[in-house]
Amino acid sequence: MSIARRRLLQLGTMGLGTFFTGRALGKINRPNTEGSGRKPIVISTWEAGINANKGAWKVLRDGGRALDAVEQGVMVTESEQSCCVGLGAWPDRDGFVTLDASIMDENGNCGSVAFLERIKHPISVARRVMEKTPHVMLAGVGAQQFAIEQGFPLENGQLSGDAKKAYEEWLKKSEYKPIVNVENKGSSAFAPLRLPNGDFNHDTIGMVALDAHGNLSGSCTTSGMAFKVRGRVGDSPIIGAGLFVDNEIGAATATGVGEEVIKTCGTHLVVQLMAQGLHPEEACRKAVEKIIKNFKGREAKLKDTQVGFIAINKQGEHGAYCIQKGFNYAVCYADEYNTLIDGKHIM
Ligand code: SD4
Repeated sequence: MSIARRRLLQLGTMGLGTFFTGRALGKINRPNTEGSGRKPIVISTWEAGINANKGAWKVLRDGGRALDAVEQGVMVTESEQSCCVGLGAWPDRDGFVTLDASIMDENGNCGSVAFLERIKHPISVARRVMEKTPHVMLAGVGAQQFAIEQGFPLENGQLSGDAKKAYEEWLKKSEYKPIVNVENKGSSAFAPLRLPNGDFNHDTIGMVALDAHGNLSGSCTTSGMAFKVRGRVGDSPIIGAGLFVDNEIGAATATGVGEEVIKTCGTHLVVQLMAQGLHPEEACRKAVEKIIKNFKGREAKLKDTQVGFIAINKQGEHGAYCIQKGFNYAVCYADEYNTLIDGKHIM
């Protein structure tokens, strides 16, 4: 079947699903969710999601488990030069790259690492925490010690060339100021849109997937906010904040200013909203609205804040919403279909 025809058919089914969702909400709102209702399907945050989805799709295409897909998918990003993921990313204010990651499977198991240094694949360490320990979360030197015991090599701890440049630039003023959509900024001195080799300057990655067996899993991995206070941990390794999966309902992950996501238990909220029957896009929108409400009394800060959620439900319907324009997510449900969709935004 041609892609065009397939898309036409999907739009047909999508329209109906959306119609009913819209009626339930008392309004007709047609989410832009191409590929909705597909299985298997994987979605992930920002442009980096395109490459990450390719890694995940190799697993999903062959009937593999969503858990393996979301681990292998984000490992692609952890291996790339990036502003915001993996050891090549930007450091904290003391010049050290510290990594946060979490993973969650279809049985409600989860694992995470926070403030992890000099380990290339924090997502795989998070998975080992989930599978090899009675715990959910390991942090700092303990997480690093565990990783080494598990056979992960200890890397040299040097900043990548891009990170060094960005850090030296930052040191001139030493101001901590999260930059909205830093992942996509075309002109910021801190965040070139493309690296010298022409690749996109990738970013924090969150991924959720539904496999051919109908099981959901998710992953999230990041270096956190650049130039953060040493020791700062964001939402990404916190289950219910940066990532949440409920195999009966859906899965969600977050990107942006983690402090705001933590305050609202953002992804748990998104999944609970889906449990009430909301389409993933509507659920993400309501969670973003909740975050915006939390700015009461500090409204001026809102314009400098980005948070985006992506979500998928048990039926493979997906959606996203963010505070500010500029967030996008990658959707993959076929060898020939892996594309970026702009996240709808409130402001
Ligand atoms: C954090 N949420 O550490 C992460 C950063 C992020 O796109 O997602 N940036 O707060």
